[in-house]
Parts: sequence; C-alpha cells; structure tokens
Amino acid sequence: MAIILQESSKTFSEYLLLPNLTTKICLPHNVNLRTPISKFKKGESSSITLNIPFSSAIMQSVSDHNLAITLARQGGISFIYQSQSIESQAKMVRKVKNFKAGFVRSDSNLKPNSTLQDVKILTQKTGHTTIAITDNGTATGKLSGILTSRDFRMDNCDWDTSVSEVMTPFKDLIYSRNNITLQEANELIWKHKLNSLPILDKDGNLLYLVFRKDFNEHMQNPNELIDTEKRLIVGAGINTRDFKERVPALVEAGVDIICIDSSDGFSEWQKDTIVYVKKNYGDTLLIGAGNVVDKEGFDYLANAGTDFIKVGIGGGSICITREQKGIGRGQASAVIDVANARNEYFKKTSEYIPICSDGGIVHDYHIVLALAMGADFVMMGRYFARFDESPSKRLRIQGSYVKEYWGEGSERALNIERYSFGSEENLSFEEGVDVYIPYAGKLKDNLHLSLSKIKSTMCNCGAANIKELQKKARITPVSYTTIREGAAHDVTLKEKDITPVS
Ligand code: MZP
Repeated sequence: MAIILQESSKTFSEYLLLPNLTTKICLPHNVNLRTPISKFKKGESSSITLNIPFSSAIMQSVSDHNLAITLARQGGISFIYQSQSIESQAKMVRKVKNFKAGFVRSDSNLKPNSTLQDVKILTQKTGHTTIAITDNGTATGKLSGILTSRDFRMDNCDWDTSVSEVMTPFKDLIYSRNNITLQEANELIWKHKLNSLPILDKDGNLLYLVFRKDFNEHMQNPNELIDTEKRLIVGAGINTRDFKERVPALVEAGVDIICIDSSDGFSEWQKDTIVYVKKNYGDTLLIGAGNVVDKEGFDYLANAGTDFIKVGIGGGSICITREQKGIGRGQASAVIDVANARNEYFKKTSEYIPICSDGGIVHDYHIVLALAMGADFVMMGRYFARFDESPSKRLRIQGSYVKEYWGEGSERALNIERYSFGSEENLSFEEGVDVYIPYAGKLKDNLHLSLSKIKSTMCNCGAANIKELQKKARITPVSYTTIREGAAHDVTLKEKDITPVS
C-alpha cells in the first residue's frame, strides 16, 4: 500500500507571522537582505551573495536580458530562459555581461560631411541632442568630433552647413580609453565641465558615451549585483537534453550560474547533468537543480553535487500540473520539509546548500514567510512579468492595461525539455496556461515597495536580517475565517473615484 503522509499540505496563505519584540535598532532601513545563492562550507561563504532575495523565473515571458539587467541593478538575479536556441540564449547572456551601467552606445551618429539639416532630422527622431560624428556615421566608427545643440543656433543657421564646420573637433575633445570606471569617468566630466565623455578603443573608434546625468542614476542603485570585474551577474536555465552543447556556449558568453529548468527535479537525468557540469567545470561554474518538494528529492540532488536546490511543484500561478497529473505539494509544506532536510544535511556534512522557493508568491508577505520557513531566496514569474522590463507584450483590454504571461508548460512556450521524459519528442498535454496579468509599471518602483513591506514585516518579527528571521520567526497556521478577518470586512468600501456630494 502507498505511504500516506498524515499532514495535509499547506500554502503560504494558510499561515501568519506573530510579532516578536521589536528593538529600537530594528528599523526598516537597518534590515539587511543579503543572502547566499550557492553551496558553502561551515565558516566560509557563498561565492555569490544576492543583495536581495529575489530571482526571476526561467520563463520566456519573464527573464530575458532586459529584465536581467534591471533586476541585477537592484541586487537580484535573473535566470535567462532556456526554451530558445542556444545561440539566442547565449546572446542574451552576453548582453547582460557587456552592459556597463552609465556606458551607452551612441544612438545619434552622423558623418563629418552631413549637414545641419541632417542634424535636425536626427534629433527629431531620437530626441537626443548630443551627436557623435564618426568617419562612417556609425556608433562605432572613428571619432571625428561631437556636436551638441550648443554648437549652432536653431533659429539662425544655414541648414546646408556641414557638421564638420560647427562640431567640436577631435583635437579639442576630452575623451578616455576603455579601461576607465564609471566613477573615474564622472570625475573627468566634472573636472572639464562636460556633458558627455566619449570612450574610445586604442584605434580611436567610438565605444561608448558616458553622460553626466547617468552617473546620478547609477548612484541611486547602490545594490547592484556585480562580479569582480564590475559586470552584472546573470544566471541562465539549462535542460537535461542538450546540456553538453548549451553549457559551453553559456560559459563562453560569461554566465555566472546556471540552473536546470524542470518541473520535476527528482530524476536521474538531473543527476547526470549535475555530474557532467561538476566534472567539466568543478567549482568554476555554479549549478542549481530542481524542483523538488521533500527530503527525498533534496537529498538526491544534494548528493549529486548541486550548488542550490529549487523547491516547488504545482504552485506557480500559471501551473496546472496538480490538476492535470495530481502531482505536487502546497508550497509552504514543501519549503518547510526541504529546509529541514537542508538543515539536517548541514549538520551531517557541514555543507550549507541554499534553497529557493519557486512559484506561488501572491503577496509580498509570502516572501517573508518563505524566508522564515527556511528558503534563502525566492523565484517569481508572475511578479516580474507585470513590469515594463519583461519581454511580454503590454495590451489594453476593456480599458485596463495588461501584460501577457504564459507558462513554460503551455502550448505557446512549447518547453518540451522541461516537461517530457528522456527523449520524448513532444508535449502530449499542457501543464501551463497562457494568460493576462495586470500591468504594473516599472520594476524598480514596484520592487522598492515590496522591499519596504518585507523589511517592515521583518522588523515586526524582531529580525534585522534573514538568518535572524529564520531563528526568531513564530508562524501560526490560520483558519479560513482568520484569513477573512484579515481583510477589510463588514464595511462598505468607498470607490476611489466617487466625488463627494456637497
Ligand atoms: P509564479 O511566480 O508565476 O507563481 O510561478 C512561477 C514558476 O512557475 C516558475 O518559476 C516555474 O517554476 C513554474 N512554471 C513555469 N511554467 C509553468 C507551467 O507552465 C510552471 N506549468 O509551473
């Protein structure tokens, strides 16, 4: 007869946190959210530490290079989706690694013999008034000069004048070579009262422009997740089929950490993939595996040598695996069980393997619950898909803006490698849906709001960091009526746009 667990499985919404004593130093701005992402030995630390415990899902509608750049600039990490060709995924990774905050490719370029009429047309198109003048009129040609709106009078000029007559010529320009930091570039900008600083290669070809205004923006992102060469850190999904070709291409592109993308990680294919990566790359390439929902799954992947383990089956907002196959576990129960297994494993081996709670986060406080229950970080799809920076389309439906969001198990994503077994060649049924979600604007604005709620909840729990939260948090299961009592109840809510009668 089957083994039947006695406890029913629970989701985050079935728990609440109880407040602990909040000391006077436990203020939201003192809360530190840094957290490990990869395995480390007792007394040592993880080779990558996230500045916030957020990662974005390995999904077509969530994690491309744009989202990866935006999230890494806020301290979290994206895993770029693997349900695309190896070349296009590697290209996305490369875009993140080559991104230099504050160093931009010039989007307004002309040749020395272009005319002011060309300048007028170009500035109307781009809205930018700093124009790089290069020998071939491209963003990477040999720099001949810079033209700005201060070099000629729009209301009093001969539109046929050639650009070379009015631009600041190369011999009078202050410029720099490519081995400069943003801080150093900014110092030159201030010292010489420049609006922009051209960055050139050794042959005098234009690489980037650094603008005075961008430095201020950079200063507002003190949490950036960067490697030792100050490049943004990025992850990428892989699968258990083409890993022998995909992994080398991702490594070549500069990926920092990879993660096997699968709906069920408790498999021999995952073990083979981890063993291959560890044999060929050792500790120079970090690999996560999953998803699992219990001690058995955790131990199997831990013994295979993985660097972190992802937890969760069937809890994703677009997931119908539980309905289709009857496989899964309430996300809170899965995290609690796997966190206990991780702690036992740590006691036994002195090796700490971070775990990631993947899917099913609906409210910001669910993130605090996941962390308190033992997760080191969370992975989210729906949360990030709502923002401007995600790759999906924004549409207007019945007067409201929405974004498209689709599961990797949907017909649309056709992520066969994530769902089918061994060498099965097609998806015989769907495990995910294709939906709309309310559009929410910019990632940075929403993230700041979530972080302030998380920090505030942690202060109520008397915790100034994630480890302290895990030690101190007191969590209670709640009844349906307790949940109902927690929302506004027995009142008539005012509609926001009702105008008062005078
Ligand atoms: P959520 O943040 O939207 O609730 O869940 C995102 C997670 O759902 C992903 O990280 C992934 O583990 C899982 N997922 C992605 N596609 C499907 C599907 O089509 C799915 N069933 O379950």
